[in-house]
Amino acid sequence: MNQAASRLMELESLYGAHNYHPLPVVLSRGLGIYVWDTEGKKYFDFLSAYSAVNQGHCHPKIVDALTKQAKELTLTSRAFFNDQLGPYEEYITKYFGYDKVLPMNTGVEGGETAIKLARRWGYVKKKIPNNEAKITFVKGNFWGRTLAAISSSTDPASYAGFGPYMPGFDLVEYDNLIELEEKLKHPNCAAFMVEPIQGEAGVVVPSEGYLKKAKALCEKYNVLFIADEVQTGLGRTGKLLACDHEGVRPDILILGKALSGGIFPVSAVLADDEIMLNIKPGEHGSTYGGNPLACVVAKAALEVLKDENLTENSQRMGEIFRSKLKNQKFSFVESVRGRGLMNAIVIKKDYKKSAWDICLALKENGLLAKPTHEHIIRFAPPLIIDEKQITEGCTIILETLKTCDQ
Ligand code: IF1
Repeated sequence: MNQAASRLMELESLYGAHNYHPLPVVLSRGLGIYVWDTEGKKYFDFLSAYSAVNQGHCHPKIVDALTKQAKELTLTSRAFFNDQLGPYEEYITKYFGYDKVLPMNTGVEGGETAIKLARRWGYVKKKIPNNEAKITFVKGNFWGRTLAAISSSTDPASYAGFGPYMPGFDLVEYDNLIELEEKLKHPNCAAFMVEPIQGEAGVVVPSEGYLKKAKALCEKYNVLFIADEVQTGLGRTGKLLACDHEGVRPDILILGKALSGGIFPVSAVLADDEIMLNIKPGEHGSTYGGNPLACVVAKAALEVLKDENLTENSQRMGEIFRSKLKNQKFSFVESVRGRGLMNAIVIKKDYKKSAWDICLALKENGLLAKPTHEHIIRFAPPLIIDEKQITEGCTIILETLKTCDQ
């Protein structure tokens, strides 16, 4: 690494909060599935900014929408109407098949919004006594960094030292319907919130039928099913939504990340009138939510997904990725798992090299990926990746694993 790059890293350390520990690579450009560091070295991006860049870096159609709108009108607040919000709301609700959308910015705001909607529905429609509503989450969940989000977390790195926590949250084991049913039975349970595939937990795919049965239990006990598809949505897992793998239609759907194709934070919560219309003017919102710039960017990002068949491509490229990696047997690789282009390899816990060490070696060989926990490496390239490129990426991964096997 040259001095200029070291200096940039040093500046972050000197003047930025120390809340991250990035891989030592300083990026300055991105296009499609590639990023370049300040020295001009090119890398395959197998993280896609945690699945925000599903459409690829600086997608020309999305950047076009951004720059055109940036010259017209960027922000009005919701104190006034703007000419982009209505058309976007019509587009996204028809795209996903819901009555209404509530636009927000970050994924975690989407989660907060979903929970507020569920609580409000619980009081108005389910007649839960005031302030008694319960929400059930699963262990290992991750939905962001706000106080509510960390209140449902089982990861001490997220929650420890930040209490007191939000009341009214329950936890059950992921992929366990018996525990879930016990919680859903409670008359004050308003909602069950779940990632259809757990991301931060390490790309944990539930048993077949879990989501469908969980949804059926929610219906049985009049509990809302909230799907956090912030990471799994928008083609990432080989279906438009990960819930589509089991034909489940969530009562409340949370989208974020790739909804803007990685341009800036855009999130959305979708639900039908029965749920959405319990929140009245002045009861929820944000300064930037629904801004015209976000509306055109999100619309373009959704169009790109469809126009370029990214969901089908994700499905196909994912098959290739897993078959190539599963074919090779490494003594220290416990498993390769995932769906579509949301995949992970799990390193045996007692192995001398950690996921971090392997990610450093991958970086040297021109591929960027990120460890989650000590022993899991996530692989999530942009969904625009083609067969030749995924094959090249797999070759880098396999060659790197070979050198780690010594
Ligand atoms: C960080 C991981 C990914 C999410 C799901 C909501 C949100 C996220 C399923 C909140 C955010 C992030 C945020 C980022 C790291 C990250 C992450 F490493 F923790 F596991 F993606 F895989 N629901 N995920 O995954 O969205 O408010 O951030 O827009 O916090 O460091 P946000």
